[in-house]
Amino acid sequence: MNRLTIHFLLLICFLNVQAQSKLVDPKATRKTKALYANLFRVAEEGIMFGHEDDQAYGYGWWAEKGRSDVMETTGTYPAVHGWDIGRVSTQLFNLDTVDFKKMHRWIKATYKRGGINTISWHLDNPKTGGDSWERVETVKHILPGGSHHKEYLEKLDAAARFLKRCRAGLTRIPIVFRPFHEHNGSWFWWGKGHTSEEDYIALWRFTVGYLRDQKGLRNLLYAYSPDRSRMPMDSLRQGYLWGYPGDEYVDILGLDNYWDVGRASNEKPLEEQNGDFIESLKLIHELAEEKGKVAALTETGLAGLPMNEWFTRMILNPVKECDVDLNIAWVLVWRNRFEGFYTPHKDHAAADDFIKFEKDPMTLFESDIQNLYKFNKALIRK
Ligand code: BMA
Repeated sequence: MNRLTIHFLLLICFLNVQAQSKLVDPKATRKTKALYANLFRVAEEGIMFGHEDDQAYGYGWWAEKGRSDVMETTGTYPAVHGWDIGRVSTQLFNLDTVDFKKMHRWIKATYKRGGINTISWHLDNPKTGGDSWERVETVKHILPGGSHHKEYLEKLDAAARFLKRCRAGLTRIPIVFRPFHEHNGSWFWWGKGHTSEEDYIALWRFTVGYLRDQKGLRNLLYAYSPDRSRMPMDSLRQGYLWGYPGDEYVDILGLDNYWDVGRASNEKPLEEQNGDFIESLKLIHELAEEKGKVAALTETGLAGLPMNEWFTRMILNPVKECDVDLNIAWVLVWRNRFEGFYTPHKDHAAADDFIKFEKDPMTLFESDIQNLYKFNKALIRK
């Protein structure tokens, strides 16, 4: 290779890194930018493990200091912590009765330990006053000029206040914000069937613009996350991109996929589910590569873990056996309600398998990551 070629290759590498680090918010804080750059690196090394409401409650306990079912089973916290701010404008606790003050404390504690926080928003219907599942035409009425725009702004202002208060001292904690998820399904008022694609896109763009430009929030990465159950296998990509607001409005290409991992409503044999699961991950991996974004499995899980080897059999092994080296930054399982937990407590029959999952070099828990908020210093310890 001559010198000119080497220089040319170096330039390409440099331009690639530049392209990759382009955020929805070009003025994002340095720590937010560093986190984003590190997500690309982490995704190449392994998959971080995430859990919804991990520190808030678990199997048989509620808001006890330091507790976490994941920690008590594996000896480490998850690397990624999911939260939800549904009802932030109307109550002191969210739709699942998690105290917002405590949520701030847990978000801060997570950040200080080096973990990542991601926030979804099961937003009540601004038009009817009903909950997220109130399936009536709403989106067009809450856009600028719509009859209930003011009501939406009140909710958005409250969300902005919460996001602004995610601080550790003077540092604004970087947050992966994941609003209006699973919009290709029809179970939420912002979903397909209750809104046009155009209005959904307008709502997303308006929301991002408002938080970034009007509220000046500089600590957010934006995650888009359709649901796999409404993406036909023969047109996955098209299904995924229904309502996609555009590359300038999305940092993370998420996917919610309970469908292919043993959910009772999907009656395919397990092997076929594994195949479809991998195809869905390949899709976000490929799209992320094409668009210079980060891919993540933003929600998954099997409620109650009736399959003891669920973590290795449905998640880890299929990913390891895949012919493509999938770059997926994290996989997050849902919350541990007593009746429907997604991670095993330490005496549960699925605990051994979960420990095996944690010990595998591919999975990254809190003890495996370091310095995600610093440039060029991120460490993966496994
Ligand atoms: C859903 C269910 C609901 C919950 C909501 C927000 O998937 O777990 O019970 O209220 O998420 O956490």
